[in-house]
Amino acid sequence: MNIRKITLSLCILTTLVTAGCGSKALIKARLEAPVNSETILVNQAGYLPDATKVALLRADADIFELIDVTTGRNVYAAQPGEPQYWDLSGDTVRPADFSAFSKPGTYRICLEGTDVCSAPFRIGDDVYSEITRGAVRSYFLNRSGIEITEGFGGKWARAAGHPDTAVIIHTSAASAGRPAGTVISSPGGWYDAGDYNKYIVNSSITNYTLLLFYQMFPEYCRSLNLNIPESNNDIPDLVDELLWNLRWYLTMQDPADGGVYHKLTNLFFCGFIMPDQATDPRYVVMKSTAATLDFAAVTAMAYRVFANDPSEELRTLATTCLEASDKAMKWAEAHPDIIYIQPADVSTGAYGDGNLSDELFWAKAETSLAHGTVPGPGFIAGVSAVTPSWNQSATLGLISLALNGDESFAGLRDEASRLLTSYADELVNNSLNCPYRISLDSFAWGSTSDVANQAMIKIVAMKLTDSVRYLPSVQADLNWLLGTNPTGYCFVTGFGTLSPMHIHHRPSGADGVPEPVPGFLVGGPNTVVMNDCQPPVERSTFPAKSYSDAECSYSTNEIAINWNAPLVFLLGAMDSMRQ
Ligand code: 9MR
Ligand code: 9MR
Repeated sequence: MNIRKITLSLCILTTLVTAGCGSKALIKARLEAPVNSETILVNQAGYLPDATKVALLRADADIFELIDVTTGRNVYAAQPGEPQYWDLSGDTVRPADFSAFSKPGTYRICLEGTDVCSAPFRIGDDVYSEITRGAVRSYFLNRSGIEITEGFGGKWARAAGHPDTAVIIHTSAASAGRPAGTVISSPGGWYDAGDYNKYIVNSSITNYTLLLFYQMFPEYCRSLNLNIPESNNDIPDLVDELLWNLRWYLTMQDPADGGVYHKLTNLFFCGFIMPDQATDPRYVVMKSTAATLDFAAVTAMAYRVFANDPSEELRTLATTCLEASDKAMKWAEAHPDIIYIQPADVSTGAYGDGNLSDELFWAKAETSLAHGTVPGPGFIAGVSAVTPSWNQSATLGLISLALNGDESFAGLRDEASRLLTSYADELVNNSLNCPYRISLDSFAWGSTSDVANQAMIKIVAMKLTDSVRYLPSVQADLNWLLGTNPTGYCFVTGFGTLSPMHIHHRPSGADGVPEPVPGFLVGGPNTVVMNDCQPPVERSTFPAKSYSDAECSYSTNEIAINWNAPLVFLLGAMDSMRQ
């Protein structure tokens, strides 16, 4: 051991005993130290007292210290783990594990004996409360067809846009009862993302995830106060918010035949203008099998979730949903392979998917559960659990089967449960090979949502196995999203010390308010599209680090309803643990 190490060890000893190693000068320097999120990465929202608490160091330090921000004094010191290089991020990090320290307060991590210090962060049992609420409220702030008044929106108040009470049947969507040019009403819903269009496929996984959140955490959801116009009715605010989208969603079904339009959209993306300025004509475009199967699945799930609700309004809605689901299923059976093809005059999001086997499985699983009719043998054969996404929906069916309590489904329940838990185990194993301890090994458009969806699978596995062994991995996923990632950003707008300021979101770009609309998860790093900004902005060539907080970077800095949903689920699950 060299002299320096001996001094350091003595220092740790003193730190532990007197909680105060270091000179007055160092304490002063640390009290004033700028945030160094290049060298030390932390979860910027903070850590629950009993959680596994890990920060990451991108420095060669023998000791890291936890300092109390109000006194500048050390409260804890330890050695970081071994450095590990990650070829997906191109950097080397060492874990700084301070799980043993659990006293609530506000702290920073500093490299021993220096004023190289992390962003301040809290340890407390309420660290995820405001951010959960913010993540849910972002849906309210992205509502179509309603004014956001100052009482509910604060500085993000805005006029109503897109009433969608006069939507044109596009040529591709024409039917005998509704020839091209017919005008229908399809109001409400959430804007999909940074654009103002409303897409059934993407709304489907979003609705499902939020319904699942309510189904798994009912008490917690009832305790959420969102300050939305419906807050004073007798329905939980989370459900009220969901109903804003679900009621629109139901209008996307052609009542004549049960087929569901793929999307409600402008012909092309408008510029960065406010909703009320964006008055180009709106169309419903082409019925598709993917949209119709997804719709059948979600409405069947909504039926199960609301069928026995204390609210009569919700029970009535449940019946409407089941009828809509049955009609959709009939249409899909008669039209099993109508793949969405973008019409020549339409250039907005396609959400096109050439493989419908997962949508079919999901729809069959949900409709069987809703009707209590057990599918024949071999139903699950060939189905595997994967990370859910708008075009990968089989796992959603597995989750519903695994969590259901109907004894006649016991066989399917066990099978689905096995698939999900072994997938969750595989994810946890993957994370052990990743220096950042996430389970992701490739970075797609919306990579943050893949991290959040994997966390959701692990949380479902916790419920299925009644075991907390997945929790450190869930925590690592959350840490990644909230700052412990190669970019140093907390990927949720309005939260954390360093968060996106220039999101690809039309209202945020056009409202004249410097801060973006809060509570949104940005898509995050990937190298799928590198030329979204012209002239180009700086982007790492490493996929896990390739992110730019630039408005033009729609491939890394857009927001989307399907990305926020697993974030809400993950944050809410963590926040519910304090109760
Ligand atoms: O704003 C659009 C965003 O919502 C989409 O995700 C993205 C990819 O389809 O496209 C964005 O629109 C851009 C268009 O594709 C190309 N011209 C510039 C548009 C706005 O930046
Ligand atoms: O999230 C979608 C991503 O998986 C696709 O690769 C990408 C290009 O097709 O489109 C993304 O979805 C966008 C949609 O098409 C339009 N609204 C914004 C969505 C998020 O960028």
